[in-house]
Amino acid sequence: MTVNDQKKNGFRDIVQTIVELFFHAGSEGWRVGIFPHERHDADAYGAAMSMSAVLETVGCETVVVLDMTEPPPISALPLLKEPLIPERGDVMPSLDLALAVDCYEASRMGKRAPFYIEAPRHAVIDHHIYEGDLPPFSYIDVRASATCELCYVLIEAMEQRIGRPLFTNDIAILLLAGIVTDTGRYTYSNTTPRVMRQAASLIERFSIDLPTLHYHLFDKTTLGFLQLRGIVFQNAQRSHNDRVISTHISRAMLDEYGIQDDDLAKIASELRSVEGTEVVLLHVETPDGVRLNIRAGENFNAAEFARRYGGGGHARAAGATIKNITLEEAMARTHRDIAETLAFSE
Ligand SMILES: [Mn+2]
Repeated sequence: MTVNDQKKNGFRDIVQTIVELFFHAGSEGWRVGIFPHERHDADAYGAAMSMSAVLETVGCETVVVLDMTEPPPISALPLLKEPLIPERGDVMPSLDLALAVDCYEASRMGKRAPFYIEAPRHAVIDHHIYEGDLPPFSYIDVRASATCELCYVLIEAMEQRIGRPLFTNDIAILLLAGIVTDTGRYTYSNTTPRVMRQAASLIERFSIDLPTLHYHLFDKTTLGFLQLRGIVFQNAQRSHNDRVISTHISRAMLDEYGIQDDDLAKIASELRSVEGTEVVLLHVETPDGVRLNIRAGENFNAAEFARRYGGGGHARAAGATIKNITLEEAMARTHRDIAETLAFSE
């Protein structure tokens, strides 16, 4: 079945296929490794933890394989399974199935990629724009707001098939965290009636403290972060007839304000609100190179632009890491490349 066939039947067949796979895995007691993308966000984490819980309920053993311990705000979310972190020396067991969540390929998994690749079977739950071949058990709906939205669909289908509840209070918090993050608190264009119905049903079934969840996910901050944000806004430059805003964060700036570089992408989103702006380029100096966060309006494809540098993402929000380059060189390069892309799109 091609992905186009899947779209035609509203993904019903692939959902059933994956549900069957999961029950089969459970009945055989398979060990399933769950791999969210690098530098996991609330959607990737929520999807990984909730699928781990559900798969264990149906008989699987699971390992949630991460590349780092939880950064805030994710540390405020339920930890249903102590993660396995190969980079700190945890020993990776052999797997029967590797499940990618909120990403579809090993290249988004950093140093964990070999563990994903060497598993004998693969499945994918994702909502990112993809290209190339996919494993046969791939549930990828690019119109879904969040991978957690797709996990909801799967868990609901599994509940129907098994005839008993599988959602729990913790799973509800995890899925809501992913959904509310990836819809930008229900403001992005990916916010659909379906995802709002899912959220409504979770709030109806379970007791969720939404103000506290949202405070931890979005509003909690530090004075240092606000001060850094002020400087980044100060440094923002408009170009290309004010269609582009470019800005940067150096290591020195992060050190000065004592900021981890986990939560910087939202600064790029904020700059997107500047009237008339089509593209925001935020350049962050990291130990691996310069990370580029791209935010775009309706007329610019951020994911396509990110692919120039080996990255990817969504049409409105994407990213890439440009290796072996200084901050200044990276900014000069994206400045040139964006001119070319904008000229081409006119
Ligand atoms: Mn996501």
